[in-house]
Amino acid sequence: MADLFQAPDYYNIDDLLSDEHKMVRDAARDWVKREVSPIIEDAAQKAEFPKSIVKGLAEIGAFGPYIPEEYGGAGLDQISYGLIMQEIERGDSGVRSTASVQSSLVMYPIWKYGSEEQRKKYLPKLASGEFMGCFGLTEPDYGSNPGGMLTNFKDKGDHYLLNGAKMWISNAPFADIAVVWAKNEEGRIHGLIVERGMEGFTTPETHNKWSLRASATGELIFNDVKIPKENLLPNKSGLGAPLGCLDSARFGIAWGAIGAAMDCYDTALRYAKERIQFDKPIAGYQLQQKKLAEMITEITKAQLLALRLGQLKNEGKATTAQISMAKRNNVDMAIKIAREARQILGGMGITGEYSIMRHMMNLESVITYEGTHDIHLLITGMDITGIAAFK
Ligand code: TGC
Ligand code: FAD
Repeated sequence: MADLFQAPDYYNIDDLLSDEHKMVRDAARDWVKREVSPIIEDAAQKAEFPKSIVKGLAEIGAFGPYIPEEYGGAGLDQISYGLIMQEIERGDSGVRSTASVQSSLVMYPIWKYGSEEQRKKYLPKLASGEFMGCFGLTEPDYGSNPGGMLTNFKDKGDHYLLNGAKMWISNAPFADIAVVWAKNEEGRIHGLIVERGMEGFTTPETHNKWSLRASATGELIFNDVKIPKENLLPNKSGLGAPLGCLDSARFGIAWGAIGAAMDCYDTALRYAKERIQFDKPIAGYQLQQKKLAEMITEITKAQLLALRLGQLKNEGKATTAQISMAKRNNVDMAIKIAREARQILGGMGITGEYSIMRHMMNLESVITYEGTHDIHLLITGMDITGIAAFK
């Protein structure tokens, strides 16, 4: 089906964007229409990551939008980063996942916590898509509570020896490098760059997902992997190091979810105006108008939340709790809109002719990863009461 997407902007939010923001956003929007929409349904049905789009993702600046140009990044601000994620997720959350992981979970820690040699060695290749990366934090027994991780490394003099396993890792099956979080002999968490081909390192793919089917997910298994000492990220350790990366990725998701919601709303609105039942368009019935009116209200609120968060992030003032609130609210908004939009399409809503069911299924992962819906509520709860209710 042709991609007829028209972005909703009920509160003229475009007026608050700079010319550069609009240029970056429109380039991503055009690229998604041209390169993602025609192939994404097939990729999702086949459960294959469409590797052919990697080059295009790099060209629209989706790999490291805010990483300085001297390292190959696009050198853009945080609102531009958000807008790129919004447009990509308008196409598919799995494609946005690939870009989020590459930018915020692989390039960001190398940029922020890496040595100058590591930055020069890896960042330009990650920005161009020559190298693809993944981020290993979650383990089979430690998901919401990553501080309990068991993956560990020992100092063997001229190298480290890494053992353990990570699961649910986006991009793992094809990644060239993995930023892996593991404990040293004192139990302190550090980041290590593990390269494909290192002996004892394998990345089996996770099959049979009903969600994020166009994104490859896998495990990272480390069996006495020898890691050169220069592959340890030297400039930050402790759980705060991976959590700092999550701040950046969650910010991108808060924007990305708006894209998925906009696509569902736009599709449902067009369908409702065209679909005739009982001799008039279903858009003319109050029950359908309630759904559509509530959708555009929620999208508009989410757009304003994301934009203000982007301004705060540009000023270096966005807190972890503010980012959590936006991730939680905007993903919840998107999943509810996807469910309502699917109903507006009746039986057609369950087919791959339209994008809605794919978005709906994808968002089941998005509401779980990068901190579950519940965990983000607890982060807000802790922020306003001063009392942590995680334990
Ligand atoms: P807690 O005691 O609160 O904190 C431990 C240390 O970290 C510091 N800290 C932060 N530092 C920087 N940035 C942040 N956002 C930080 N949040 C906390 C904190 O100050 C403390 O420092 P120190 O010096 O005192 O040690 O930690 P906790 O163990 O109680 O856990 C808190 C909790 C539950 C909020 C945290 O563990 C959490 O966020 N859990 C959720 C896990 C999660 O989000 N995993 C995501 C895995 S990656 C992923 O899903 C990628 S999907 C990618 C895709 O495809 O798009
Ligand atoms: P659990 O932590 O076991 O949670 C199960 C349920 O218990 C949830 O509803 C949760 O909210 C609830 N719960 C947990 N703790 C509490 C509490 N204290 N109070 C109340 N309720 C609680 N991880 C990576 O490291 N890298 C990746 O690239 C990555 N990609 C992913 C891709 C996909 C498709 C998916 C599905 C996951 C991915 N993840 C990744 C893992 C993801 O971050 C975790 O799934 C997530 O953090 C939740 O962990 P869990 O699945 O172990 O659930």
